[in-house]
Amino acid sequence: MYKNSALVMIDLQQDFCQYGSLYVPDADAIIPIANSLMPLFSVIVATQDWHPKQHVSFAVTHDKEPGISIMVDEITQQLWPTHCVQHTSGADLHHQLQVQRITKFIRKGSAINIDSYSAFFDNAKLNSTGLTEYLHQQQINNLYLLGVATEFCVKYSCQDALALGFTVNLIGDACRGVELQPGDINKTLAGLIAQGVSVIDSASLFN
Ligand code: VGL
Ligand code: ZN
Repeated sequence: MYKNSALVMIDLQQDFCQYGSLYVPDADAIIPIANSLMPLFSVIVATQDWHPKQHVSFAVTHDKEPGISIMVDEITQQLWPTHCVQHTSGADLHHQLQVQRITKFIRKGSAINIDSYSAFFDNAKLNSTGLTEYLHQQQINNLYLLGVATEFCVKYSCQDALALGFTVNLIGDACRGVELQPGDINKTLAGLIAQGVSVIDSASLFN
């Protein structure tokens, strides 16, 4: 068991996987890796994007097409296809994920007017999800993150975790991105490494 360490699985939900409404290429390949890593940790967090219908991040809410970005309350909001609507099957954690091992579920993006990429705070950093308090209670200093999407929820979660003082290990082979522009994933990873994230391979956790 990794001591004072938590596995944090970002948004391993049906809508980001095959046949989902916001498919992140090859996201399903993360699931067997996540299942193999969970037994190494006693503290295991799973986040869920959990949007109301007509969420600010949905293109249809603004009568626009997905892929563009708009300004909302002085924050850039990327517009997406409708995804991870509360209580729909698309918002379910992946059906092959061994959810009985998860010790804490964090739902984010539930407020209609603000998005929440990070597992810790909304995009305006006004409201917290409760994850920080949970990790402190569990005496966690080291985080091992995986999930989707590398350039959005994974990136924001890593940055907030660093700012909060956690040691951040990103399990590179267990992340997938949307690559809105070619090269976005690699740029994101390089940026995170420069900020202090260690990008590691899942295999190294078994040593
Ligand atoms: C995400 C786009 C919209 C993510 C969530 O999980 O990275 N991306 N909502
Ligand atoms: Zn979302």
